[in-house]
Amino acid sequence: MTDGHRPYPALPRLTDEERIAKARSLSETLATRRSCRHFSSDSVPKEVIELAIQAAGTAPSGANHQPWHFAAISSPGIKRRIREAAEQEERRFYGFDGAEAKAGKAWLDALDPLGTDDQKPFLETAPWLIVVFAQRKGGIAEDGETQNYYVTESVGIACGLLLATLHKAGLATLTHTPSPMGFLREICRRPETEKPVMIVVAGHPAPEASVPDHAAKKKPLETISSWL
Ligand code: IYR
Repeated sequence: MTDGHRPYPALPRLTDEERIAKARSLSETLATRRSCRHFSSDSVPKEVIELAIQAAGTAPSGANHQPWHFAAISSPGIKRRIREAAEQEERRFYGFDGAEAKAGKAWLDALDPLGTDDQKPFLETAPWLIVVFAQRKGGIAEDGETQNYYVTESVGIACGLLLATLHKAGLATLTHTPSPMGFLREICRRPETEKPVMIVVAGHPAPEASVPDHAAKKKPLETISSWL
C-alpha cells in the first residue's frame, strides 16, 4: 500500500437484491422530507443536533479542507436577535418597508405558490437553528489564510447530509436564507473569512403545519436523468 495510505474501509457485503432494497428504503425516507414553516416549541435533544452536524462533517470537500462551520443555537435571546434581524432584511426583500421590493417581480412571482412573507416566527419557536458558514480560507488547520477549494460544492453536500440526518431522526427542517445574511456573522461571532450560507431550522412541526401543494411536486426520474 502507498505510504500514508490505509485500506479502503469495509462496506457491507450485500446481494444486489439487498442493495436495491437499501437504496429504495433510503430513497423513500428522503422522499417524505418537506420544508416546514410552522414549528412547535417542543424540545429536541442536543445530542441529535451534535450527531447531525457530525454527519455533515463527513461530507467530501475540496482537498479535504472541510470548509464549514455550524453554529448551533438554542438560546432564546440569540434566536430572537436572529429573527429580528432576518425580518428586517425580509421586509426590504418583499417590499413591506414602503420601498420597492429588493426581490423584483419575477422572484416574488416564483415565491407566490409557497406563500412566504417577511414574518419568520419559526426562528424563535423552533428549538434549534443551525447557522451554516462557508470558510473561504483556512485549510484543514483553520488558520484563516490557506486557500480553500470548491467551497460552495463542499458546503452544499454537507448541508444535504445534515438535512438527511435530521430527517431520519424524525425532525422537520427548513433551509432558510434571509437575504442578505451578513448579520449572522456578527451574531454568531464568526470571522470575516466565513460567509453565512443558510440557517437550517430544526424541530417538530406545529400541529397546524401544512406544506404548499407546489412543494410536493417533484420532477420524475425521466426528467432529472439521462442514461448514456
Ligand atoms: N428569503 C426569503 C425568500 C425566499 C426565497 C426563496 I428562492 C425560497 O425558496 C423561499 C423564500 C424568505 O425566506 O422568505
